[in-house]
Amino acid sequence: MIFHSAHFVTSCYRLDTLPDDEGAEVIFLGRSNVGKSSLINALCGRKLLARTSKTPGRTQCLNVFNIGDDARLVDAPGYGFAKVPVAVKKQWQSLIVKYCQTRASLRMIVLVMDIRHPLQPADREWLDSLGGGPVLLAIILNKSDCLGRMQQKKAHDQVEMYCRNARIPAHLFRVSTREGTAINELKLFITNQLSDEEM
Ligand SMILES: Nc1nc2c(ncn2[C@@H]2O[C@H](COP(=O)(O)OP(=O)(O)O)[C@@H](O)[C@H]2O)c(=O)[nH]1
Ligand SMILES: [Mg+2]
Repeated sequence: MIFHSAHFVTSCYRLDTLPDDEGAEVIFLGRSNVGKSSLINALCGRKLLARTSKTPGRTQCLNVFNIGDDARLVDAPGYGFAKVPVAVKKQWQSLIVKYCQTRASLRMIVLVMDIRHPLQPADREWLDSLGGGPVLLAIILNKSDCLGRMQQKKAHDQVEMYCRNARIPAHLFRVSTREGTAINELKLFITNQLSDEEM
């Protein structure tokens, strides 16, 4: 699988320093601390590829990883973390929105939420501004190991209903990066999407 070849390429604070806009890209979005970096590590089968942190708000740039010959994973700044000054938050947000709207190689937006707290105001904002566009959307409900089956299903149904009402097509995955739950399924899904397009 292409994920095993993953390696770090660059950290970008501006869009014009990103790698050439060719091939296929997947961006990982979500509030701080929901497990974006852990998810990238789990997909790639590596513990320390993307930096994970117990201190939220540490990633303040786009971290780019190459997978395969012509595909990239992009670890985005977390949004909605209270301790980050509003001006900085706005700057991150507009950077990501601009990236999602203009990046020709973008094939998939992976929006990660904590299954215990789905659909926080920041999540809804992102869904409303980025969902329903031309780029495929996958929603990850992470940390499923923290909830029982009934509560997992409740969160899943809640998100499904929100997307249906907002007419946002999305693929939902219940994941635990800690226990490896649904990681293979997600890997397959991403690989298929990337290979359908270009590879
Ligand atoms: N229980 C549990 N904790 C997780 C899971 N995934 C990530 N975490 C923890 O959540 C915290 C934030 O993870 P990180 O990947 O840095 O989140 P990011 O800020 O979204 O990149 C870390 O302490 C991780 O160990 C999971 O599936 N289950
Ligand atoms: Mg991170």
